[in-house]
Amino acid sequence: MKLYYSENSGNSWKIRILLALLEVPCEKIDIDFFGKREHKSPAFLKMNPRGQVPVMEIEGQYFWDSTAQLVYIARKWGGEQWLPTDALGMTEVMHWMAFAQNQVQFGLQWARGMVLKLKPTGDFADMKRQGELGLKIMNQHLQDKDWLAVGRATIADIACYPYVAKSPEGGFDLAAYPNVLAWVKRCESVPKWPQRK
Ligand SMILES: N[C@@H](CCC(=O)N[C@@H](CS)C(=O)NCC(=O)O)C(=O)O
Repeated sequence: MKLYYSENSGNSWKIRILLALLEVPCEKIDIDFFGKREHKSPAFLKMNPRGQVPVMEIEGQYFWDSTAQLVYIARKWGGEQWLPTDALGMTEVMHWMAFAQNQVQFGLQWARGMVLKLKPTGDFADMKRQGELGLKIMNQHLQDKDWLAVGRATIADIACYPYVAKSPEGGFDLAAYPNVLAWVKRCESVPKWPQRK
């Protein structure tokens, strides 16, 4: 099993968190994202036609979205803890995994990308609107809950964590969302949760 990742990529960070939590060995290949833009090379595009990290090579197949990769790792090595198999529990987790691919990505990830010049084009005002909406939704949801789904830490939390934790770099003020801020700290206090440099 191989993970093609980039150091600054929050989507890659999700996978690295789960691998660390479950102590799963995996060969990691650091893509030269900024210099050679390796993720746009013909060889990389054969693995992922979207030209994005993270990519995982699993049993001779390539999977190029952090959601699919988290599901694979959790199902294969995480037992019931990180992705429950009962219908309602799994749906709750996938509900927030989908949220990570909507307001979190199109809002928080992309706004940070614009500020840090990782993303060259786009409607920054719309990204800010989407991001604020995402933080508002999470803050309300976490008002009387510690975790996003099923009352414990799951891959739903891992999927949302990197770009929420890093959202101040995109100009978002997490002090305005105290339940979200407390949740970020809660995630970071999970044993073996790797701290970001
Ligand atoms: N939905 C994808 C998004 C992947 C993504 O946005 N990757 C970024 C780095 S974090 C990237 O490779 N961007 C380069 C590009 O889009 O051209 C996932 O969850 O894996």
